Amino acid sequence: MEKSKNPSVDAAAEEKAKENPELILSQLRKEKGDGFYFYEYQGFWCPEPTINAVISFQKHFQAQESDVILATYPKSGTTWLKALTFTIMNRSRFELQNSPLHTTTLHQLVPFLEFDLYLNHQSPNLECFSAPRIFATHVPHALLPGSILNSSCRIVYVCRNPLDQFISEWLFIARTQDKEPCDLAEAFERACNGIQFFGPIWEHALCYWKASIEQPDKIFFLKYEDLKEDIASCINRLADFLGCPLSEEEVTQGVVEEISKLCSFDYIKNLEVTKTGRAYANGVKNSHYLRKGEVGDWKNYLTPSMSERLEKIIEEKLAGSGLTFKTSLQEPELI
Ligand code: PAP
Repeated sequence: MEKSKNPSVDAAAEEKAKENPELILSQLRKEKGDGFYFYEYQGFWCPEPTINAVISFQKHFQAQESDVILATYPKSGTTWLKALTFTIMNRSRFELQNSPLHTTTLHQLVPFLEFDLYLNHQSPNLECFSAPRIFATHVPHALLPGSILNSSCRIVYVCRNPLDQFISEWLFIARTQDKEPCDLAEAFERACNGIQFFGPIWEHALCYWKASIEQPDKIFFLKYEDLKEDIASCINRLADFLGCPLSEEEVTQGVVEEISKLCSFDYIKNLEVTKTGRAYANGVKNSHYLRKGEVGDWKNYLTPSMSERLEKIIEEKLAGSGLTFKTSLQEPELI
């Protein structure tokens, strides 16, 4: 799907709407999702509850030079990246065995800008966050506030092969509503048209991909499949990018392996805080964020014709960009 232009919302209307976010909703194209609406805002499909928060975040957030922004496509490894980044950046503050990660929800340690901080406040007080601050967002690169784009704060981006991402999102939405998943064919049709949380996925990933090539010191681009395939290399590269590289001594002492273990799916899934806690402000159970954590689970849900169709769309959309995805770690499947 091409980035669609909504003729009824011109630049002046958008500016005006930023003063009064309610106004914009009535003017945006909307599509029914599973239990809520998606609104097409500046070329991306924002879920209904967050659209005002996205606008407030765009308008009011003031980045600090030392900020780290974890920008991710939904269901692509955000929770994993929160754990890794928090642990890497705070390892001189807390011994790994005493890390707050053992007892505190990751969504509190690294809150979402548009789900937690700006959801109910146009301009939340962020003074309680000491530098260097770590925040997460699903907001597309083109919609990030100018203060993030124009300051020297760093962005880490993670995305995932669209087949696994689709299944993860489809099942997550059902879990959060405590119901059976909606009709797979319907949800799949929406995904093929880019109508997902902050979709289209190809636009979201491509914008960050291009920006990461243009500004490699500002944006570090990762894929979920890279993390699964070689977590040690990812931890080392992430630490380098964040400006806190692992020393030779740390490497010899096995710190990379310890970080990897502390942030692993099995470890986080079995923490008491994951089993009983809820995400910071949106109230979703922490356990909903850890389902299976595999590459290739889509094969258990999608028919061959479905997977071929989505793969073809992705291939066409990403053609010539250099961005590809592995849909399996066993076979050299690339889209
Ligand atoms: P979000 O975008 O809503 O914040 P996010 O954490 O990006 O969610 O995605 C959840 C997915 O990451 C789940 O994938 P699945 O549905 O295919 O299982 C979840 O299992 C996976 N995940 C979360 N934490 C980890 C981890 N530590 N290691 C590996 N995968 C993880």
